[in-house]
Amino acid sequence: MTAINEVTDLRLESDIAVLTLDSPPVNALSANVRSGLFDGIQAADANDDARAIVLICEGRTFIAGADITEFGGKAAAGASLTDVQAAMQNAKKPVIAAIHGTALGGGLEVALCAHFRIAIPSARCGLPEVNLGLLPGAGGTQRLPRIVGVETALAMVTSGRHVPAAECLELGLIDEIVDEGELLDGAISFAKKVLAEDRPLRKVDEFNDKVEAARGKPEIFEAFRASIARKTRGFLAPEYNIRCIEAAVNEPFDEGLRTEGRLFRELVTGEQSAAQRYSFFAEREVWKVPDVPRDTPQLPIQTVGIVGAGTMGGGIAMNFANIGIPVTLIEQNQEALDRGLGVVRANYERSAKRGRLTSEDVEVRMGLLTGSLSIDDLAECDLVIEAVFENMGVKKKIFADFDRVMKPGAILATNTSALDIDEIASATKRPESVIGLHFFSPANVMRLVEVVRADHTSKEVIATSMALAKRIGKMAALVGVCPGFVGNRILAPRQAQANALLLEGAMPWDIDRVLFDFGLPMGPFAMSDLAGLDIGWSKETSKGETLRDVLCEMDRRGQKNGKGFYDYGDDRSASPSPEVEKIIRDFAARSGKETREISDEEILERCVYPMINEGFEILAEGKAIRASDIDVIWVNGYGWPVYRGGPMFYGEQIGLDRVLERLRAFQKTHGDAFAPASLLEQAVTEGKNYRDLGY
Ligand code: T1G
Repeated sequence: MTAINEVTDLRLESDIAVLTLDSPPVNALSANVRSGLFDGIQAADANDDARAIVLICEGRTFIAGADITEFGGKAAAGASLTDVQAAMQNAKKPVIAAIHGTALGGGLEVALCAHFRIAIPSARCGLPEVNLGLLPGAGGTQRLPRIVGVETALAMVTSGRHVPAAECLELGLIDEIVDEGELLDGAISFAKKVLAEDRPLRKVDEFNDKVEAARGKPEIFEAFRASIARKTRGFLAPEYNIRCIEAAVNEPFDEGLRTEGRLFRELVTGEQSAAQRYSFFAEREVWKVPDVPRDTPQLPIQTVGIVGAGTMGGGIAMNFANIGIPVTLIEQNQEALDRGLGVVRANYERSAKRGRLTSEDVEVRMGLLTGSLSIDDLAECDLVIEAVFENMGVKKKIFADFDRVMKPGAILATNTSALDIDEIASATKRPESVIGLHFFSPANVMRLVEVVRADHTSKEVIATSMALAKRIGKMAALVGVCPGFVGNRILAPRQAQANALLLEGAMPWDIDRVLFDFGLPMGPFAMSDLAGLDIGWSKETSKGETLRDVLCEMDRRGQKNGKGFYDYGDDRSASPSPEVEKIIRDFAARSGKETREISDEEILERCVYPMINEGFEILAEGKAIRASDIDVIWVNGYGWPVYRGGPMFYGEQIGLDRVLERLRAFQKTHGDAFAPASLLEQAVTEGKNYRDLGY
């Protein structure tokens, strides 16, 4: 065995050279890996005892792409990827890539330059660069369509999907599937077969049939662009990926490569990819809790109990049933219980109708759900979650019952989105077992869970809750107890400013348009209309003191009755309402407010900058571990566009000094709602970013 470098070694298995990469955690194409690959392929090709070359990786996966940490930094050292790929393609002997885990991005692009690819059944291949605001910049957009065809290539590079091995075999992306655990032996016997059959060493670059078949058919691209327009709104990368595939169809291979390289450089130096790469690492950092080490013992969670089978309780239960954990749902009466379980079954049946589940899956999941009217039936559960309406007295009663009924060591969780969890915990003699698990509605769909650490919550309970959130496929962030925790606490100043702007001359549709164009899925007023303006409103107690009172008194309840802040057509399309404009102007006048023309820029700054400012307050109070956690919460729970990283990242991207300057300007005119956080002032004064400040 020859060590090519510290991450690559080369050995002969009879007359087959085996080049092994071992660069944890995911064999990313760092400078070391590229150099090891380049030197290794050359050494194997020059070795007369070797008649073929197998490229294989140690650890959890085949090459999972370029080393993302190298982007945006200093010039890349070591052999270039192009050199590596040329060495593989031009080798005099067959090169076989042996794939396990995930061959992604540059990893698949390397494999596409081998003459053959084999894999084990659990392997997956993909070009997910689009999720980093990028495109496959090492020939992937030119070689992939030559193998899988244009339509499939378009779908793969714009979705970033990890395609299972069996489908890759059908698509021609891999040549053979070998048994699990038999990858190396399978690769060696495949190599021997190739030699025995004297198969030609063809370069994918020369496979032109499938791209030529799409030449002169621009409708393919028009139709595809239209099909993804809605879900890729605001993103640059999907369009750039499409242009590369168009180049593969319309340009000779080498020219297509140049087009790909040019478009890649535009993206990798751009703001969107910087934000999406930041998000990639933020979503990995968020699981790390400094004072709760990875080896903190975790409590076994095999059974779950949920009090409240309403919308939240039912949705939460589905998350556990989806991974095979039995759930007991508690309600006050049979009717409510039947209704709750009925809603869950309807949700599952809807998924089955859409082909996401089989009817058998539905029955298996429903079989894991048990209803009961007695909290005593939860005694043996490992975790119980209270998901009833927001009333402190009711919640404390339930936690007192938990304390009486639950076995020692059970986790006692609340799904409250607003109430003080320390006060809830004070209803028990085991506050160390109490934690907040704040799901977002619909809980079976929304990816985010705020895991809320109370004063006495134990490290075991925190470690167990974070790991459990990962098991049910959620993105979790650990936050502290404060009004609105992190997500809603940052939402509040935005809402307050949106409402204030209404009385100063901006219309609901102006504010919504600015935030929608910024990339949020919906503006605050369209959102209110969707939820219903009369939630928690009653005719009897309404005094016309707020704008919402006035709208509801005029029977404008929102989408549900076709009029709210907007007027709604039969197709539910929203249009600005002259009646609402008059209501707002009259209300502003009655409130003694001067109205004026307000620019889109002012609307955006007054809605977003107080959010960033509140983020600083949260960090200073220790209610979030790091700034990027706040961003993970807003990207996964509030629709903040990932190509803007999150409120805190956005603040740094536009300049914290600018944010501070504008807050101070607004404070002069609009008061202390804009009072800058001292931590923000410190960051600007000291010219520090979040990391420098330790967040
Ligand atoms: N570069 C650097 N570090 C990476 C990495 C990468 N490509 N992929 C993962 N890591 C780190 C990650 O930060 C974490 O570190 C650890 O590995 C485990 O990751 C030229 C331009 C492979 C499916 O987009 O999707 O190729 O937190 O927690 O859940 O065209 O990681 O432990 O310190 O995610 O098992 C394209 C990105 C790059 C794939 C494994 N490739 N990675 O998931 O583990 S761009 C990707 C993933 C490119 C070329 C272009 C996943 C995974 P730490 P993890 P996992």
